[in-house]
Amino acid sequence: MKKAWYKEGVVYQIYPRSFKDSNNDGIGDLKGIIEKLDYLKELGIDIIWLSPIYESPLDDNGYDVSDYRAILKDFGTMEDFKKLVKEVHNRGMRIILDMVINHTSSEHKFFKEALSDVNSKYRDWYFFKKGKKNKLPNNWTSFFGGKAWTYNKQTDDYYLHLFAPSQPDLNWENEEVKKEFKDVLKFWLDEGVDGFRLDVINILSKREGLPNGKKRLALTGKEHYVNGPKMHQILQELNEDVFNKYDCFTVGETVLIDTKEALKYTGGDKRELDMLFSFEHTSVDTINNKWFIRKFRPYHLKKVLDKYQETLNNKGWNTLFFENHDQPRVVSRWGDTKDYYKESAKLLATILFFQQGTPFIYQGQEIAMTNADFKELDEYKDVETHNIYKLGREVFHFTHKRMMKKIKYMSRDNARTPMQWDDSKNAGFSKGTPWIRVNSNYKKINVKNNIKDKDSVYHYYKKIFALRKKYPVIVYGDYKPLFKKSRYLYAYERTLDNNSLIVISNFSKKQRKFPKLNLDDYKVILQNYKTLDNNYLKPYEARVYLKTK
Ligand code: ISL
Ligand code: CA
Repeated sequence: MKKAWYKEGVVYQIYPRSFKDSNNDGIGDLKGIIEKLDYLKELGIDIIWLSPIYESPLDDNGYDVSDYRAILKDFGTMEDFKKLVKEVHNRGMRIILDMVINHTSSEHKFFKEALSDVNSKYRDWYFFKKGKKNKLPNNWTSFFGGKAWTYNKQTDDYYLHLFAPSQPDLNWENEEVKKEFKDVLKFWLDEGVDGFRLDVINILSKREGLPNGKKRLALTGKEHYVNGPKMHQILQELNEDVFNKYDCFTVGETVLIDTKEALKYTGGDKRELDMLFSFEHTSVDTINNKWFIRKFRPYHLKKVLDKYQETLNNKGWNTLFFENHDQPRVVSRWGDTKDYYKESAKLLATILFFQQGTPFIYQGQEIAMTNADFKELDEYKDVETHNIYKLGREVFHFTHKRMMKKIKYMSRDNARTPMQWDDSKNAGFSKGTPWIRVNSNYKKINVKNNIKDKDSVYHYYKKIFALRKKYPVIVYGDYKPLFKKSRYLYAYERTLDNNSLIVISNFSKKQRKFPKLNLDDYKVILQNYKTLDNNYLKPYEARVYLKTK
């Protein structure tokens, strides 16, 4: 398999608003990130991914960009950014930016011009359409719930937004749109960034004429834009004209895809995406839509992850992730925060980060931060959370209690509470008032305590990252699931040359018999309990065995 630095590295996602506030205005910033670079280096991070830092009215916390070449004032200046890139590179790390090119903010000057002037060339940069007899142009619905069209009085027509009304979709059929965004990408590559995470990249190409979609509970219309007609072509073009000219990589955020598509994007003859995020495994505790939650079964997770490993194995390339700024905290979601907090957090790291692919962790995951402990709806800040609450109450007539339960489990704000650095005021995130409330468990769960405690989740993550550097079998080895049918055992083997690595774990609360496996020439290189029993696996026990020869 072709080797590459971005396959060997570990990526750490920073949500700048919530990472570290250097000037105590309650908002994390670039200088705050610079302060913490040594911490990231020490943890074993190779690549930093920043959620959007561009100018934005912040309706969707920066995923609504109003100037793609300017830094949001809350976060600092272009000088701060240049310094950040330099400091990252000085430490032998790399940095990638989040690029949102499916839509701009409605405050972007292109869109404002399109809204106010029927003759503006920018009208064709977006999707404006007349309604039919007081009806919307089509029946598509938005990712955040509700209709995907908003009326504009000045031009007496509607514009398309697959996310919030403040995020109008761009028309990628328009050659000038392509040119503009190729220039934006080059602008940042010339500033020294090492690649991009491409936001909702597989919905750029919409079917001509924007036909009605099949009616669904959620995302009516998706068959007309998910992996749309020109999608592969657009990506190939971006590579030829931009990415291939730099030593950089891309990770695509691809929604609603399957393994077949994932292979096309990452394993085709022509370069499209170097790797991608699929959300099939983060949907195993839901039905159809993230707000219809069902009981989590480890077996379902294993099945999906195995499928990706087996399909992409040595052909495409996987990302390995459980958390990001849109997902709940994994230890709250699939671990056991009550009785096996540390053990389950470590098990979750073990089963994932020894698979084939590039590991991505989200800030705070390395200290097993938990979901937000908000009680009131106003404590949540996320536009999606508030939309869904409204929709649930008004359209589905769900009770307040029922909606709050869903939000508590699934809200994106679970991941967006401030990073917990220490036990001082506001967890050491800021001396001012944080833009979103700090989790009240920060006196216990914080970086300082984790570093002090040799048995902490932090040290466990650090060990995993060090092992990945030491043994190429972890990065490039073949993947083979073991005990595939088992409902509680999560086990697999990786092989490369004469090396074999076996992960074996008990993803359940009960003690289990150790399975039949010949481990004669193997030694244990990682374990999440102090003592090992030859006959049993304890609750959430995970071990990694290695044979080299
Ligand atoms: O929240 C989700 C996953 O559980 C998704 O529906 C999410 O909205 C989708 O994956 C797209 O996410 C990306 O684009 C959005 C932005 O709000 C998200 O933060 C971003 O990750 C629009 O730009
Ligand atoms: Ca600040």
